[in-house]
Amino acid sequence: MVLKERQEGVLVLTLNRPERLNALTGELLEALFAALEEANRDQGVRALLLTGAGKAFSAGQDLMEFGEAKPDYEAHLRRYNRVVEALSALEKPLVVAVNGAAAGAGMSLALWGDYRLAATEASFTTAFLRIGLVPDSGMSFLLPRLVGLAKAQELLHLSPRLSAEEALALGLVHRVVPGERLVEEALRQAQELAQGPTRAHALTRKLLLETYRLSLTEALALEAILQGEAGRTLDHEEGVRAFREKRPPRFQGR
Ligand code: LHQ
Repeated sequence: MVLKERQEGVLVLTLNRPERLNALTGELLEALFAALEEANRDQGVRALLLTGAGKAFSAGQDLMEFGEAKPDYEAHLRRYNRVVEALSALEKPLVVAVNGAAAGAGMSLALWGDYRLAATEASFTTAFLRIGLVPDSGMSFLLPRLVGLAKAQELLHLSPRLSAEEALALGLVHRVVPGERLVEEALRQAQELAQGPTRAHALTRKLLLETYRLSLTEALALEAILQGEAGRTLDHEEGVRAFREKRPPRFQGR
């Protein structure tokens, strides 16, 4: 369901139900959660890359999963929420390579990347309202923060299907590359991040997510605490030493 492959310090996770556009099932979500937890614990993993197998990134919730049954979505969302909490708490930078369609919760997963690339043929649609649902898997939290309230209203209520270029113009992705070069480029970026000051990346992720719900005074206090922590890392020492010696730093993730 989720392929795991180590490429030096990068863990590549591939959503792998290509016959169903990598639509999300309880089983796939469990596998993704386990992979994220394991990656977070593994000191050797210093960056992650998330992509999809086949022609889609992910079509969101598998709408065939429950057959004719009427599931309790509130309960089912616990599985999603665990994954989203794990993505937001990830202590390593996450690159997402959107290889094709990203819809509903599939689009939400893509947005949790710190650096997001899309293939030229990728597309994005929030999809929730089209089937009479509300945004979930963190979409209502992240989307207005990424694109502003007005665009979020449009993308949710009208649910247009955006091309990769449109997604780029909105800031939903950072870069668009031809499909045949997508994984190679994403991996290059992830490998660069994997050689970075991992702790500072983790703390920066935390700051960028936390400060939205804080006052300026609280945000300044949190910056000071996390700067204190970053300032005690060996990577900070190395960064300053390398600067003084006019050479590239050799960060170790500690
Ligand atoms: C699918 C799916 C799909 C199953 C295409 N499931 N088969 C969380 C938890 C609780 C409640 C529920 O919701 C959620 C969060 C959510 O994610 S809600 C949103 C669920 N996702 C959608 O509504 C997206 C539906 N799909 C689409 O809009 C399009 O298929 C996309 C944009 C993903 C791709 O379009 P195309 O590339 O044109 O492919 P297609 O539409 O022709 O689909 C190909 C096949 O995949 C087709 O089956 P078939 O047997 O006719 O070949 C689709 O039925 C199937 N498929 N999405 N989510």
